[in-house]
Amino acid sequence: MRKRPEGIRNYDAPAGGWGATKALAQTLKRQQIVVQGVRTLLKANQPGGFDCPGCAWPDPKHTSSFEFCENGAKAVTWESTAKRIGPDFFQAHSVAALWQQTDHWLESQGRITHPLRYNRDTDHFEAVGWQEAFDGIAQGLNALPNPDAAEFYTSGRASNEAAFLYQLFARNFGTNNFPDCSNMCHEATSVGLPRSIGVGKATVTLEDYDHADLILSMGHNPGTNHPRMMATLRDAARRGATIIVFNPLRERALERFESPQAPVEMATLSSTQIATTYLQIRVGGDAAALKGIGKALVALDRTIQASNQATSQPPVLDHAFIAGHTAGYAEFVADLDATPWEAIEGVCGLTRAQLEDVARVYAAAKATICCYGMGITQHRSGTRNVQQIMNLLLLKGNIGRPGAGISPLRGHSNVQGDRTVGITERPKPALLDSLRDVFQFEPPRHDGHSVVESIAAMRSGASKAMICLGGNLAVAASDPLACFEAFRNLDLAVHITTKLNRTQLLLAKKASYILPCLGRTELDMQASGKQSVTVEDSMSMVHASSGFLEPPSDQVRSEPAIVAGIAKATLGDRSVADWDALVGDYALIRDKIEAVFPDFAGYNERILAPGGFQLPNTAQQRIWKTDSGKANFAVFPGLEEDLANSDPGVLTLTTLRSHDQYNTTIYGLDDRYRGVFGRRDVLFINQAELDRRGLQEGDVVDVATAMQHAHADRVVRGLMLVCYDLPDGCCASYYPETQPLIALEHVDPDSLTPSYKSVPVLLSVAGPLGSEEIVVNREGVAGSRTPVNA
Ligand SMILES: Nc1nc2c(c(=O)[nH]1)N[C@H]1C(S)=C(S)[C@@H](COP(=O)(O)OP(=O)(O)OC[C@H]3O[C@@H](n4cnc5c(=O)[nH]c(N)nc54)[C@H](O)[C@@H]3O)O[C@H]1N2
Ligand SMILES: Nc1nc2c(c(=O)[nH]1)N[C@H]1C(S)=C(S)[C@@H](COP(=O)(O)OP(=O)(O)OC[C@H]3O[C@@H](n4cnc5c(=O)[nH]c(N)nc54)[C@H](O)[C@@H]3O)O[C@H]1N2
Ligand SMILES: [Mo]
Repeated sequence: MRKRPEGIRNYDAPAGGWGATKALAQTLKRQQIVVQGVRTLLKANQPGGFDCPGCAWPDPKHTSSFEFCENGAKAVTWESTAKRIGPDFFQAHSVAALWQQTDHWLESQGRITHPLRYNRDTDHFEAVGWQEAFDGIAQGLNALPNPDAAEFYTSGRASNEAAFLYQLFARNFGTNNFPDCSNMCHEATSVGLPRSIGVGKATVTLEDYDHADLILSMGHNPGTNHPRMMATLRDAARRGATIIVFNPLRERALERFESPQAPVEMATLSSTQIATTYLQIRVGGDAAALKGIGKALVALDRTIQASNQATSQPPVLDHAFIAGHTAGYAEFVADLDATPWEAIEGVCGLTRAQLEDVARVYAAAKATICCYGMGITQHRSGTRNVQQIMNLLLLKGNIGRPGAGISPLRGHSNVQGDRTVGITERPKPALLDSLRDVFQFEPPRHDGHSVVESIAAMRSGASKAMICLGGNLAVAASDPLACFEAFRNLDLAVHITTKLNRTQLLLAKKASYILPCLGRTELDMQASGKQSVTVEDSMSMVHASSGFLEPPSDQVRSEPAIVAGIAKATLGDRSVADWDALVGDYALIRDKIEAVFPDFAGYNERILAPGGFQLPNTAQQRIWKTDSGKANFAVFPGLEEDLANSDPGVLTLTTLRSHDQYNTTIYGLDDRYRGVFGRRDVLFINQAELDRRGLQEGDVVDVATAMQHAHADRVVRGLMLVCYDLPDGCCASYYPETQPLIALEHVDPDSLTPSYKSVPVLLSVAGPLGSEEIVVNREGVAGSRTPVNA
């Protein structure tokens, strides 16, 4: 066998299995929490325990058996690490020195123990008292020319209680500027699905997965990102449901999975085949493939209708549903008829025969679920891609009945809940009216900024303050150089956080604060005693989460307490809420949430039930809150999702998560299922594309964006080529290493979601480093020179 470069190996085993068990043991050791860690893990997703911060996949109701999940364990142990960084750490390391470390190193240092303020004279962060910090932040906010000069970012780990207080504070202050991690994630779902079916969330419950006989899995990698979903997919496969995967990369867990919770599989080293059919679609080819499947389905229906006297076969489409519940069918079918097969094949890279096969299986299926992730949403056509999936489901009435529906896999563990309780930059009048009535004030009515808009406003100087409730925005957003410039242009930067990251090192001109908060796993004591928070999963189940671990220091405060502290200091007499009382007893916050959002009726009682309660979903009841009052078919104009490119030298780059990372948090340097060990500086490409370029696996290249509006030096240097099974014309690499390739304006115009999954690039043999502020080395992103703290 060919010798592979350092750190690159073949991975032939199934996903899961003993490899996952071993990785878990290593994770615990790395975080120095061998004993406490096990106890912690046993409480994840248990009644009376905390919600796992790893992902938003729901939990089986009423269970008490511990659901093993390697990556959930990484998320939990990363938070409950024994490592600490206090004032002495920051005294030892200047910001200039910290900048030069890798992202991996920065977060690995441990939990921050004290509130910190930056001192420009020394270039160090220094301990500051909480009240002094709150007063300083209040002063900065109140010095702004207008409330819209402040941005309030949320990363989706914040609880419903923290997020609700946060949006109340910002609106009381006077702005709807809520850039949110979902702007980079499922915004295409939140915009597309309401247009189609009136609701921007999943229409299935976990039980529906037990009744589906067909599951279409598009553009997601659950073995890494939603590992608890693997148990569901495994059960479905074992009871004979068909699973069809659309993914450019062969992702191991979607092929074969060995459940670490199944003693027989573990003992016999056997495993379960997951995908019945694995279709390696070209990056950006999903809309074309969905059109092809729809086209084949309609053709099949016509054939059966035409021969109906002879055969008595039931029609393929649900004509009664289409007639009674939908709008736009005729235009939709006319567009399919007008789309030639050769064009469809050319764009998606799958053959007509393959797509007709999918249509036949779909035609025969009684109940179909389509689940999808970032491979669908993070394109210039993300919103319309989501609507294409809905079209296919509507054709057979696969919504609002058992075993059928759409199942977006949400990202952060409470990103959906944060939205539900009011984190939205484009608030509906109903929300604002309700806030007005409950809190007796007039909230701002004009739209605020999403992520991309907030960065632009910070760059232009229109926005001068940024508060981040978690996250690592400048690294998570596209175009780090634009983001760095934006953050350094601020007067005030505030980070409510558990750990250190690069965004916190981008210093504002007047004042920068780092405020350490409790994580989900930790005991949260307030005036009325021990508190629980609540979160909402991918299927709209709301449930309680109670931490129990000792906080990292007695200086660390809860997110609601920090938000309330800033609010009280900033708003003074203008306050519409009694912040101290709300923080003293989170049940009072939930009472207010219930008052603003009637769907939460009985909130405090209903979260006591194991598994919590499901928020109502009109689409699930076949009630369509759309413009037409029906479920809408949406025509996708043309076939190209992104920018058509005819230059054969140009590859389409998609950016992915490794198995050892959580977004910008790098737990470790392995991507086990893809055979990458100890490094992140890689670019996956197939052998034919290597041959075409006269390149070999192991060669080191520079990757440059090939797009008209991009400026010349949009380049990432020094990535090592790794041969991988993916279609021609595509390549893949890790996020956030490839962020410099993605222009801020490279977004879906409907939802402003960055097109992280489709970047036209050119490769060239690696040249010398330039004057980049960040570089990619083996451990991922590192700072290459001192930030300019002008
Ligand atoms: N351990 C862990 N868990 C996580 C996260 C994490 O980073 N680590 N992140 C959380 C968050 S915020 C989110 S949003 C989710 C993300 O979960 P995923 O959506 O699974 O995230 P990605 O790694 O971006 O994977 C996208 C998948 O889409 C495929 N893909 C890429 N381009 C295309 C395309 O054009 N078409 C199709 N059909 N497929 C494509 C890739 O090959 C990959 O398998 O996971 C959440 N859970
Ligand atoms: N190229 C490319 N870019 C992408 C993506 C992609 O697929 N490709 N995916 C996008 C997606 S889907 C998302 S969701 C975004 C993620 O964007 P963000 O949500 O901004 O990023 P994270 O990396 O999840 O944030 C990690 C930081 O959160 C803080 N943190 C962790 N736990 C807590 C907590 O409990 N409380 C608080 N207050 N802080 C905490 C820590 O400081 C940690 O450094 O990135 C997006 N960017
Ligand atoms: Mo996400």
